[in-house]
Amino acid sequence: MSAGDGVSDSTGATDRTSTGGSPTAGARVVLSTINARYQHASLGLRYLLANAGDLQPDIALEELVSGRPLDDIAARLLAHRPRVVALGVYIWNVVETTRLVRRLRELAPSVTIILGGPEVSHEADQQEICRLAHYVIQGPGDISFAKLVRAILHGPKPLMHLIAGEQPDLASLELPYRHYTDRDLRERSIYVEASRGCPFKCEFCLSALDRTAWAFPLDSFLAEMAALHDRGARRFKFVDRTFNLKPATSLAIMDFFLARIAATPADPCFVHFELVPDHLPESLKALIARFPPGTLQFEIGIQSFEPAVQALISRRQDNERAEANLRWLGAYSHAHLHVDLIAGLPGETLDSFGNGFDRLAGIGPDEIQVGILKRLRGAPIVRHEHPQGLRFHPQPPYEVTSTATMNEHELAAIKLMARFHELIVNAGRMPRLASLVLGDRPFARLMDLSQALAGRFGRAHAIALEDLFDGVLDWLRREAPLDHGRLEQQALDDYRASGAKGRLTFMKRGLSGSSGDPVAPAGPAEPGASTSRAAPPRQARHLRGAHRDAAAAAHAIDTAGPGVL
Ligand code: B12
Ligand code: SF4
Repeated sequence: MSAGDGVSDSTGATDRTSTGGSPTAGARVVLSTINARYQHASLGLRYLLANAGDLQPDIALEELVSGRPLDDIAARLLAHRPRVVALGVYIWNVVETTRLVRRLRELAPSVTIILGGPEVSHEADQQEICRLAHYVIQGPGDISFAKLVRAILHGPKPLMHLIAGEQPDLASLELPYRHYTDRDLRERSIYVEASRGCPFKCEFCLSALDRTAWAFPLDSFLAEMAALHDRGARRFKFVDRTFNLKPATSLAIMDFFLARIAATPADPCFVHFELVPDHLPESLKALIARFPPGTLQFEIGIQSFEPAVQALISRRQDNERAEANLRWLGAYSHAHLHVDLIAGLPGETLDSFGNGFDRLAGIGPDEIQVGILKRLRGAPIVRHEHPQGLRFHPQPPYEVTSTATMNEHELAAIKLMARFHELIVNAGRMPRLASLVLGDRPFARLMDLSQALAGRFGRAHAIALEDLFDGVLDWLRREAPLDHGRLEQQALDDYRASGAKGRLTFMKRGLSGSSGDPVAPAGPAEPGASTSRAAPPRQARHLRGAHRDAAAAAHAIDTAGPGVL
């Protein structure tokens, strides 16, 4: 199977996983989930498989990708002629998985269906999918999954429909990393985890329910990382909620990757961590500063800079320290900085959100991701539903549509702004135009531009790159303090550097103010620009001091497809 057909090849060197050709007929248990995209491999399923003991030969791992026809998925799973189908349910797949379970029940009523995963771990009584399934394991499945399957296959038959997942002792868990196939290592982000849980209590987040964070034993974890790296893994994504919680552990892990990068500088790895922003001891900074460009990424949640909002949602955050740390990372490290804000939190107004956005934009991370508050099942944020007038969409991902302090028009406008900000600023395809767009009032200007573009295109998706350039340029002709000729030259430089080969509207007639001569071709990259082969294309575009080199440009265009965003 190719990546594009929606089914991952899980060619397991060590176990009975799908080979990507015809499924392993006769596996008694099919363990499956629908991933958000092919690029995301499921770590959860691999834990279940790794800890299934003597059941392993009976289990086939089938990873699927969202958007595939339901009947194909059902046929693929049932081709194993399984007695049990076990499915991982998350916010991104619950709608499709509900349909899948319904279809499996119709097609194969004798097959036992087990569910697990965060989406069914709470409010099971309110979900059709839970009613359709025979068993639902709530919480960790590492140990409870195999116990339940043994009971189903060999008896006595479990009586309870809802089963509380046993909290595992992390030191005694089998680590799952050998269940990443060589193809996974080549083509997908490899999720890894050095700790589970979070000691903080931010109410919008499911991890607020954890009592604390637990660490995996470091030596065996690093041995697994070494084995993955030796097998060729280069993109490591840590799912730890707060990687910098215990500096000694963070140091050891970073040291490990730094040594690997130093050992093979021509074939470096790219490592992604989630950080809490207000905790960056000097020892950690010293190590972070040593990572070369294109090898390190931090995802950092700011969520809100508004102290009243932070207090309402129980988020402890020292804003000044967080800002100072972000500035330090921007100035003294090469780490790619992806920083999150959430719109629609209780107590947040359009003004306070806009001020926070501007403050963050002023700090200048590589990307600001604006998410809309979601009502995650089980997250404590529900306590604000009535007092703070939070209204959520009933369908996943359960986004907030209005609050007592932000009406539906304001939230819809922010959502649109977030989408165009993604295309224009985060995507990194038009850095010169993007900085002209942001100006000295980034939030207000992006809000205005996004309304103009939505009016022009009638949509915020499937926009050709050339049309987007033209739309942004038209807006800048009115709003930027540059003469049109210089503006068009900036657009041309961006467009050429993006690697695109088409023509913008003004190119067909020559630059404004020119005599109509053909436009001067801009060089594709600045002198000395370089990129890392490990960094994903978008991160490569953001490499500081380099708009990218020609090779990265070509790669990014390949990945982006035929120029439709
Ligand atoms: C990787 C990841 C993603 C990836 C997708 C990965 C994929 N496979 O496709 C990406 C980046 C796309 C993503 C996006 C989002 N994510 Co996300 N993501 C994660 C993350 C960081 C890691 C998941 C993981 O591997 N965990 C480690 C494994 C071991 O844990 P686990 O997956 O929970 O599995 C255990 C149990 O759930 C259970 N289990 C799992 N599967 C099964 C199956 C069976 C049969 C059984 C019995 C048990 C079982 O056993 C496992 C072992 O104990 C988690 C946070 C976290 N650290 O867990 C959030 C998390 C899963 N995401 C979350 C959210 C909210 C989102 C977004 C909505 C965020 C947003 N943008 O606002 C989007 C949605 C995207 C969409 N398209 O709609 C929430 C989940 C809410 C939910 N109900 O599903 C989480 C928990 C974060 C949080 N703390 O709130 N995410
Ligand atoms: S938002 Fe981050 S720090 Fe807060 S509870 Fe969730 S994982 Fe922990």
